[in-house]
Amino acid sequence: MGNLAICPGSFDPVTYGHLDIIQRGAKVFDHVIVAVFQNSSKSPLFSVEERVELLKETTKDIPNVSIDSCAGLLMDYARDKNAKAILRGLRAVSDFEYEMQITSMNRKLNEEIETFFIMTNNQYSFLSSSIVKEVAKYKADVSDLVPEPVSRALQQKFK
Ligand code: COD
Repeated sequence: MGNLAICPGSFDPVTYGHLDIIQRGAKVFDHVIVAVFQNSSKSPLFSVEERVELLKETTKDIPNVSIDSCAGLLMDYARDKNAKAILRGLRAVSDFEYEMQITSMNRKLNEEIETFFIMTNNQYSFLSSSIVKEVAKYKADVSDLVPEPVSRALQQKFK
């Protein structure tokens, strides 16, 4: 499969910020697996199946991207897939400490797999799934923050 990167996250739901990181990662690595994981500190709005489905729909035009989910440890998953890299996005300074913690722990678990960070596109630096859910709950228009299928799925959830 060549150089494979795993792009892990909660993706609850996928936003244009995530898609930007996925698209740019797909230009550098031969293949990118976007993997939906449980983040034990978050309680999700969408089920894992729904998040996978929305990711599939919104990345279907990128040939070297596939979508998967995993209930275990990221580094075990990455080892099983023989991945060379973990791909993460960085928005503001506020992301830095959290990403440092995850990356240091992951490196302890497996020294062979490097984590790569992609700086967000300025236009998405303040975009997060949480903000999108917060405003969608009050029926605000989120069509410039998330792809169309996600916007529709949010409307359904908050109907
Ligand atoms: N612009 C750029 N990047 C963005 C944007 C944006 N607007 N929004 C989000 N991102 C990036 C994030 O920085 C992140 O890199 C990625 O997109 C996914 O974001 P989220 O919020 O969906 O994902 P997280 O942070 O909840 O993911 C955490 C994991 C699920 C990866 C983590 O909890 C995990 O690895 N869980 C599995 C269990 C495990 O292995 N734990 C040990 C880790 S210490």
